[in-house]
Amino acid sequence: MSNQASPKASLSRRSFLKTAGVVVGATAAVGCGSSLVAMAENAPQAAAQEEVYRGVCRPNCFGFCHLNVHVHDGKVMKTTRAPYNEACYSRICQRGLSHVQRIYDPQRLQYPMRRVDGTERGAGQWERVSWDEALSEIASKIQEIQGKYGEASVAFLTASGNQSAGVTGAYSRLLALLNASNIGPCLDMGSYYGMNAVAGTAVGPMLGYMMWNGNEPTDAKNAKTIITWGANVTDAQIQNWHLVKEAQEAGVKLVVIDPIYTQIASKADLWIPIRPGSDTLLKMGLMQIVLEREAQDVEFLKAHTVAPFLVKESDGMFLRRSDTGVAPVDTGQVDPTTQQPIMDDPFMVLAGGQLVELRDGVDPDIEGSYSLGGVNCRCAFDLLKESLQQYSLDQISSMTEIPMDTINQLADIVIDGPVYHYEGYGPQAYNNGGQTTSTGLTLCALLGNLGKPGASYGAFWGLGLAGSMGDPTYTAPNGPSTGLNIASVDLKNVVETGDFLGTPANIKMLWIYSANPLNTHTDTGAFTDIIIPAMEYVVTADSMMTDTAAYSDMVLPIAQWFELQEIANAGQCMSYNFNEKAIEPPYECKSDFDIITELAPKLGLGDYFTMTNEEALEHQFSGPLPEALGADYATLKETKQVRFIMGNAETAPYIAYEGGVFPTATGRFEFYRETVLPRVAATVQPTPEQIQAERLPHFEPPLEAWPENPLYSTYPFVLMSERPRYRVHSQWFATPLLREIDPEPIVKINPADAQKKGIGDQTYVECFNDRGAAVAKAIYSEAIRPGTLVYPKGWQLTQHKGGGWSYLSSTEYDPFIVNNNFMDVLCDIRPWEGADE
Ligand SMILES: Nc1nc2c(c(=O)[nH]1)N[C@H]1C(S)=C(S)[C@@H](COP(=O)(O)OP(=O)(O)OC[C@H]3O[C@@H](n4cnc5c(=O)[nH]c(N)nc54)[C@H](O)[C@@H]3O)O[C@H]1N2
Ligand SMILES: Nc1nc2c(c(=O)[nH]1)N[C@H]1C(S)=C(S)[C@@H](COP(=O)(O)OP(=O)(O)OC[C@H]3O[C@@H](n4cnc5c(=O)[nH]c(N)nc54)[C@H](O)[C@@H]3O)O[C@H]1N2
Ligand code: SF4
Ligand SMILES: [Mo]
Repeated sequence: MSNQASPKASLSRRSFLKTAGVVVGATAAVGCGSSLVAMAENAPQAAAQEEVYRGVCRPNCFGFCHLNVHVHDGKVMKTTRAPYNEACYSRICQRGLSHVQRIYDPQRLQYPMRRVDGTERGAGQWERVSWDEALSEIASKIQEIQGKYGEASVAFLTASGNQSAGVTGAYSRLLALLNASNIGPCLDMGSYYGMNAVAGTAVGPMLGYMMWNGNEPTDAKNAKTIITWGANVTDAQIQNWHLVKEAQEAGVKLVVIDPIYTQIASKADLWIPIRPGSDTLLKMGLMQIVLEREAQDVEFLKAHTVAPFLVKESDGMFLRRSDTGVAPVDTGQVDPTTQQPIMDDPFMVLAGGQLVELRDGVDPDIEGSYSLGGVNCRCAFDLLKESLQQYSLDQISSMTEIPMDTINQLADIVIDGPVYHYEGYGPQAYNNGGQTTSTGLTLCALLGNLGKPGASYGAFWGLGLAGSMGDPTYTAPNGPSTGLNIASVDLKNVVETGDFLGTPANIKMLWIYSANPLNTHTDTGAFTDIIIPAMEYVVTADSMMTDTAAYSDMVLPIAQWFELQEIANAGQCMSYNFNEKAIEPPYECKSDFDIITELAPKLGLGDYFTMTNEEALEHQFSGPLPEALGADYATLKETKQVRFIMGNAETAPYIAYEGGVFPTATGRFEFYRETVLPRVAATVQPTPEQIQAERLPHFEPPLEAWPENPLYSTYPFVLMSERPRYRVHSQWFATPLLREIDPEPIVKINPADAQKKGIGDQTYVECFNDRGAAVAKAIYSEAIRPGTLVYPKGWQLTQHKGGGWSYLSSTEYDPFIVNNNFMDVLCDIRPWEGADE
């Protein structure tokens, strides 16, 4: 593996990064054994001086495993698995086992560094500065830039590097006090948007925010079949694989829908290779078959969906009693959330063809129409059926490239529930990715396959509402920031136009933490060529010289996870997880909390940052919300883990939409939507036609990765990524033990495609399109669908012989989802000309 960019990469933007690894020495292992197996073995009886601390491993692999951090003489010697309350969540993986090498990584940043004056950003010329100098410079830049361009010109950008109360709480507090802008992540938002659109935003049933709401994976064993839609559980959700495997061993069938013959596909009873970006079509086809066979669950449709509601052709809204001329009646009750009087204005439905109020005991029709004062109204279910006819089954079979027999076989399986549909994040990584989730849920609603054990559609990931998420007294002591809220995928547009939805926007400073956007966000070129050059100052807080840090003006070396006390509040275990401080940060590293606390007085905000880290956590985990959960600070410190949603993973797994209750405006599943809103406000806005179409299931081809796209004649490969076992995104990128197994960027190609292109197995290739290129080693694999290329994501630019994967993707986005389209990418491939080097 080369740590240097090659000048022969025929790539423009790269050459700067040659020397980015400036603080690094040789990649020798420090304080660790030489093999993963040795590390995994139980150590002999702990030596007398050993101290064991509770650590929480917290990249966003969704796991948040509890680890024992074994410390000798102030140094971490190893990490081992620690128990979770629910034994099924006690686990550790190869990354968790190799923390020692992360902590003592010779490439770890050791002290604050400033870009050498007069050198280009990304040129890799750094000078060491003291913390006082670094923080004084940052404070004066914030003040100078806010003075020149307004408070909102300073922006903070974060992603999923670490979601914990301490780090996010402290930054949120600083951001609010500065009235700075927030650059919000656009990751996995297709499925988030699609779920909210039809099934509602789920807060509860306890105090967790179900950002991705499905039944807990421990419930999969209660299904007849598990169907994964673009989820590679064996690799990307390694901590959940045993749950799927145990279900299989108990007789549950596994169907895998994935263009690629993945690891999990190799374990499946049925693998259905699907054309990339076409899952919505398959779901629409399955719904057609359900209806043809009259297999729909009419009772569920009547009681729990908007099927019986009458939609007015005039304005697309549901018919209410007020439309018949009867004014809404004040019930005398007040809505506890809005504090508004609750008005009684029932929906009007047909029952035996007669127009009636939808009240308890009414048995509504789900088909039919009614004309009220000349306005035609139709049952929402009729509109759904019509929308599903956008393409015929034959067309769907040819567009998805799935034989009709297989579609029928899959229909047999989905009808014979309960089915646990395990959705991954592949299908939603295309521009049309919102509909893939909403049509999946609609298929389940049609079959009544929701809200019960074994019956689910979606992913499972939540945020605890105590701590930084739900304590504005801590995160916004003087009220919310008056700055702008810009989606990261929209930042390029805002910077280019200086406008955000009619408001002048002059983003001139970025402070990036827990994020590596030049690597993990689409369109690296948008950052290197447009966003970063428009900034007067860029600060990155990280523990390593990431691609993003390399393009900054000031790099702050942060403390890693076991070097501070912290409470993690996100993930698939739905728990607050308490992490003890095991060691002092090495070198001059500092926690984000301490950095902000030391910076604050220089900004005149010292009075707001007088708490210690422990006091700040205590503040966030006290009061009615945490106490109601039994998740007050003292309990967390004592017990290390408190679940924030109902149920118990093993004995009573969480069931999404239990009993068919949906947190939507109507309280029902809304496969038809009265109100269609983008996820967040962004520059590209939907047209009235798009809003109309968005109300019901519909298929739109991917923006780019679709062979009908004229661009396909130039760039005939769909470029897809996979989550590597050896990194979480760009984290653990240098860990020697893992690099032993996984030494350099690769791209997997079907041998037939490779031969057509004159590409040999294990030879270097360049994947390229108009936006950029990446050089990697080609690996022949029959598992790869012809016409596609698959690369494991997360290598830093400096680890490629040239370019980088995110140079190839674009910042185009769907106006509703406002998401990164990681897989909606076309490219071509050729032998790399620098290969003979
Ligand atoms: N080891 C490791 N684990 C991780 C992460 C990591 O970086 N490393 N990242 C974490 C994060 S933040 C996330 S969001 C999750 C993601 O979890 P997953 O979504 O399970 O992970 P991916 O590897 O992206 O798998 C997506 C799958 O979708 C397939 N796919 C691509 N296009 C389509 C399509 O059009 N239709 C269908 N049906 N399938 C398609 C791909 O071939 C791939 O197998 O993983 C988490 N876990
Ligand atoms: N090509 C492609 N790219 C993708 C995806 C894909 O499918 N394909 N998936 C995307 C998805 S779903 C996600 S969620 C993103 C994740 O994107 P990111 O969140 O940007 O990725 P990470 O590499 O996990 O973390 C970023 C940085 O956070 C740092 N960090 C960790 N803990 C802390 C801390 O406590 N403080 C500070 N200051 N920094 C910390 C790490 O060192 C790391 O460098 O990647 C996305 N990128
Ligand atoms: S990387 Fe994820 S699965 Fe592995 S130990 Fe850490 S939290 Fe657990
Ligand atoms: Mo993600």
